[in-house]
Amino acid sequence: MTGDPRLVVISNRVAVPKARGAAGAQGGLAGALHAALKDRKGLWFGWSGEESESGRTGHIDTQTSDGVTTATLDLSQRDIDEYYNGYANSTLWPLFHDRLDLAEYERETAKGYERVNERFAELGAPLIDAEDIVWVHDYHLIPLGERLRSRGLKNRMGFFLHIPWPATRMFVSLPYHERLVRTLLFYDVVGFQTQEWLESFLHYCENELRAEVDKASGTVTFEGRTTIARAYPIGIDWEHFSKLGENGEARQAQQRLISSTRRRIAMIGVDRLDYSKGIPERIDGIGRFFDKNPESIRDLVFIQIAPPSREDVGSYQEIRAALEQKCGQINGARSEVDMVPIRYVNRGYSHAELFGFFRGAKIGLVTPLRDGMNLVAKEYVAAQDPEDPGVLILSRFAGAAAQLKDAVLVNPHSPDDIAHAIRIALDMPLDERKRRYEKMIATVRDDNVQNWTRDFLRDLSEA
Ligand code: ADQ
Repeated sequence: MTGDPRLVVISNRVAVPKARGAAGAQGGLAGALHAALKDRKGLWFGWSGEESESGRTGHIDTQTSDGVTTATLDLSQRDIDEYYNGYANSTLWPLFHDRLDLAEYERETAKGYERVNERFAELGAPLIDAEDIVWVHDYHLIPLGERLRSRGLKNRMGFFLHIPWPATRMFVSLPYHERLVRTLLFYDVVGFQTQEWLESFLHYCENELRAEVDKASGTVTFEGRTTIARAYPIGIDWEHFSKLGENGEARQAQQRLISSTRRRIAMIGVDRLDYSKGIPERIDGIGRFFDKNPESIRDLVFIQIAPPSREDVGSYQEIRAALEQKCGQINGARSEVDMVPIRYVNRGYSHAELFGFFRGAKIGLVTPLRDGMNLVAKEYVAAQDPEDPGVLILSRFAGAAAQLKDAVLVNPHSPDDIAHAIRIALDMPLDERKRRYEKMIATVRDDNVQNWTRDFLRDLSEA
């Protein structure tokens, strides 16, 4: 890709080279962006994940590896509390996932969010050359484009939102909602995961902001600036992920899973421990399945892998406690001396190991209550044996459901619906499993992360 302008990615967290093995546990973003930057000898700027006062003095840590330069700043404890744990993860995250009941509206954290975005602009602006293309990621940094522009940057700048955009009637509960959206319109391109989130955004622009919206061309014009707003569904790094199956670590993991489940059918769930992922609701669905099908208790085992995340936020401590209690209840009531129906594992695994677990599990349960996309659903499909594929049970409220229509789609709030879907999956004949798999694998393979990057950067270059 020589000749293309340099790409500068700015996101809350940066997967610095030494920590790349941990990229998966940080979420889908890390792996996706590294692939985009590799080709363009790009720069990736963001928070180191460390707490110190050095960010205040303007200290930036830089490293170059594999053609990618990472530049990171530390944040103070107050910044972490107000910007990261506060406004980003206790206000925007719950609100954008339709959890108004969990959203906290605090003036101090809102100010901290603006302050840290300003610091990102102050320290980031000198790293950006006039010809660079700038791509900002996710809800932590919505105002950053406007902050960079106020420093005189005229670069092409795009923003991608990895999480849903809420319906207008929810979004207006955010104090100063208009201010936040105005800042988004300082980017040249704003990308969403699905048509549904895009439409919610355009609805807000048209009806609350009174901006000029052209749905056909996907543009919003406001106060003399025009922004392209489109859907770019993110995918997995297909080339890399599908090859993991040849890896000894993946095979071993698959064997471990199969031999430990001893002829029982394994169902798997893999998520960050987050209330948006619908894990307790999933356990309720499995409990309902066992209530209705007590004879299946010896045929089926459910494995939930869920490493803790955002442990400093109260609602995340609560979800962990709720989940442990639910698993304990079902296991207490239904275990035998030689078997336990639910295995709950509180840690992360490498992508190769996950590949093996996915392949060994005949049912993948991906049932978020709300999710921008959900890459686990795509990884589960990518790991299946084409000659004997497993069945994906997928929430209709995940962005991925718009693409993976051949999954068994469920309402994750309904235990009956989940129980029914498990029954369908267990009874599904091989030819139907193959038919569904073939349609889904074509999407997973073709709408991969490289194409996602290409499409977004093409629109940004032309904007
Ligand atoms: P996340 O909410 O983190 O991402 P997801 O898309 O499922 O959700 O990505 C998770 C990634 O982390 C996957 O690659 C998965 O393999 C990995 N992972 C999950 N649990 C793991 C475990 N136990 N061990 C190791 N790795 C694990 C946000 C949005 C999503 C959107 C992505 C990308 O919330 O909706 O799909 O960004 O845009």
